[in-house]
Amino acid sequence: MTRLLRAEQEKLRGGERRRQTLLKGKEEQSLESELSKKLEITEDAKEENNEEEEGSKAETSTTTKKKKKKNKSKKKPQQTDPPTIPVVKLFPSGDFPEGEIQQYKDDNLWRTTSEEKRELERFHKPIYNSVRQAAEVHRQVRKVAAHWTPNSGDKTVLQSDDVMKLDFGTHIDGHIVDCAFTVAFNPMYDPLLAASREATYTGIKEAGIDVRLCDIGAAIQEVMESYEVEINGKVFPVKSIRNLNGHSIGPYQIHAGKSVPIVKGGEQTKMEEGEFYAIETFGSTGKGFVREDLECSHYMKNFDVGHVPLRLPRAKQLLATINNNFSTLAFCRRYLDRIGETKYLMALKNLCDAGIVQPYPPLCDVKGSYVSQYEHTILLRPTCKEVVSKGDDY
Ligand SMILES: [Co+2]
Repeated sequence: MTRLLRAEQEKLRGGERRRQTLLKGKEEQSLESELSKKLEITEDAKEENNEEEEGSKAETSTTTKKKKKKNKSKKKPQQTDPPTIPVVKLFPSGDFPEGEIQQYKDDNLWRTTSEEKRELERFHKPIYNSVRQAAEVHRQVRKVAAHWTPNSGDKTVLQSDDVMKLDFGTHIDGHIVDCAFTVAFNPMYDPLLAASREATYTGIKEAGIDVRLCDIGAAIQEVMESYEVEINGKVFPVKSIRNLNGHSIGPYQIHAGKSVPIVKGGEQTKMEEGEFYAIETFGSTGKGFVREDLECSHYMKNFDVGHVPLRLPRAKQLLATINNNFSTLAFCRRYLDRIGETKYLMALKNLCDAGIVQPYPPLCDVKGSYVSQYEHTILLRPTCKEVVSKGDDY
């Protein structure tokens, strides 16, 4: 998900379309509830793990000929295609894999070996483990996304020359992973995809404790705008979309207050130890500037809103539903449909007008432009950066 500056949100109405975004909220919640069904870790399961490890060592070793008979019924569960096995079952130990580790650089090299900082990390282990679990869910389902084909009957049909962004979040106990990639079937767009992929990697590389957000933005823009893309015979420079940013993430708060610009000239505020960030970049063949357009589908409760007295019973009831199902995580109209809400548009508008719920309309660059996006969630751990959402796909 992206942050459009509030002031600009107010200013901008109307224009043309382009951007498609997926949602965070209910889908992940149901995934989560499935996942959080407690897994009984039996001695059997642990043993089985050791056995597997030994087995694979034996297979790769040239000196050891020892081979173990594989007992198929005792095999560690393998994910199906599409995924149906809860991630907890794939990791019977309850420890989820670390993301990609990147060391801090320059003035922060000392953190790598600091005993004090390591101790601090041990203290945060349960939170890291939760967000790693969310990241594992993300990795598992995004493979499906890449294989997805529209069903006939869908009103919008993905075309072979479309460029589609898949941006969705997963969370465990409010510890959110926000991660996105782009799909294009026509290789003509490859340089456009490469631009934002490399720009995002650059942002991740530059990120660090005490690093100024404006410096990250400048580095991102430099890489992004070193690309150009030829589309149907016409060459376009790739531009960083200047009014979209990455963002800090807090528990149950997708945008926790700090923005990571993707162009130069941003704020001098620094990143801090312990913060979580979504580093995301958008490359465009258009103006490099988005405006709100089209019918709104995304909504989210304002994080800071306290109790607001509501007179209309319907609005009150809808708010209770939102509180129970989504809390302060984003949701869409379709999620409301799915949980059985009908004729809620007026009540939803009441909640928006009362400042309790914020609408997030689609953000679009000019007509005929193409946009690519890549995004990862990183943890600024005391001793290192962890790119928790990194996979072998992107
Ligand atoms: Co985001």
